[in-house]
Amino acid sequence: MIMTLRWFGKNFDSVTLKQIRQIPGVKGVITTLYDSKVGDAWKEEDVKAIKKEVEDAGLKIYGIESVNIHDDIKIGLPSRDKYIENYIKTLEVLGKEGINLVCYNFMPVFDWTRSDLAKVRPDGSTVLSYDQDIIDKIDPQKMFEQIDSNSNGFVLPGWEPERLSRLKELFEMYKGIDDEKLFENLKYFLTAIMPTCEKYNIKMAIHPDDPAWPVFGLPRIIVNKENILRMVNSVNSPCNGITLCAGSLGSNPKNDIPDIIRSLKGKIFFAHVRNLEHTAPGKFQEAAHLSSDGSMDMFAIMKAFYDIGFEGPFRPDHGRAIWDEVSMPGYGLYDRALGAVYLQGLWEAIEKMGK
Ligand code: CS2
Ligand code: MN
Repeated sequence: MIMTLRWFGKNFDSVTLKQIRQIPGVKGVITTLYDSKVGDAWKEEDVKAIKKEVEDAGLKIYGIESVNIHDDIKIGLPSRDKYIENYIKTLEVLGKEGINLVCYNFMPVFDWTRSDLAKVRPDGSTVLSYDQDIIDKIDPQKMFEQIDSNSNGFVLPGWEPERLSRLKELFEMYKGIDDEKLFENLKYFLTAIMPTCEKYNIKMAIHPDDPAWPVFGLPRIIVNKENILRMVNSVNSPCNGITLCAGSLGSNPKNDIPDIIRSLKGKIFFAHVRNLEHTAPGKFQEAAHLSSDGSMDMFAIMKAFYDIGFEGPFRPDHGRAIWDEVSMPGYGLYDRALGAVYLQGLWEAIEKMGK
């Protein structure tokens, strides 16, 4: 199995490549150019530089999370073609550098949403949590202030300030965009980029929406098995697939994660594995990766990946803040390292029992 860790680059991450290199079994990182602006084409020299930095540390870049998608593409504005052209240029740069995996999402306006970034768990650790009652009372325009208030001063991935300064305008622009239109716009985007992806064998792995239901009246489509199957079948290409994020899909207890994994054999290019606890309908708290700490059966999840012959990279996903570590919420070193080792332990047992 290929175990990786997400790394936000030396200017944004409290975790160093040297530390990542010392987590048993971790072979590489998933990263991005965090100072690139959404919609811009990436420069070859920037990709070469980050690649060198990672390789000099004894690691490898296994994929990009994310090359973000400009809202004009999601809304389907005429200007989308210009942004798609830039996206293709970025893919070409990545392809030439031998980077063959891109994780992206198609969530309007906001990326992941939480009501608290430092919810205290019974063991005194803190985690990201979601409470629909709190979200229902928040003015979406103020969402950034709410979520940023306990971000430890870090820029949060997917909550880049330049995009959030246009919130009012963005909400206006999404008026009239329902699930069907969003699907159509996703299909248009994928159809346009697939020839380039096929040329360079770049796997496009869409990340599920988090939480897996509509938030603030904005449509969300990558939320369940039915929609994901529709998405992968709507553009027929070996490069069109998904990131199976157990935690994002698992936010909805109705999603049977092992069953979803089995139904997507050959279409999962990247795996995010984490646990969470469902505390009440529409409410959850993230947890340690261990099955016993949350509501999900991590053995059953890893077994499903094993049974479909999954060969892409895994990464632990959000971790708890433990042992007084100060980091970007969800992305400290300690709990993710524990998660990475635990998941490899499950895998080793499954693999040996299978022989
Ligand atoms: C989230 C997302 O799953 C996650 O870790 O933090 O920000 C995710 O990286 C994006 O939705 C992928 O595009
Ligand atoms: Mn994820």
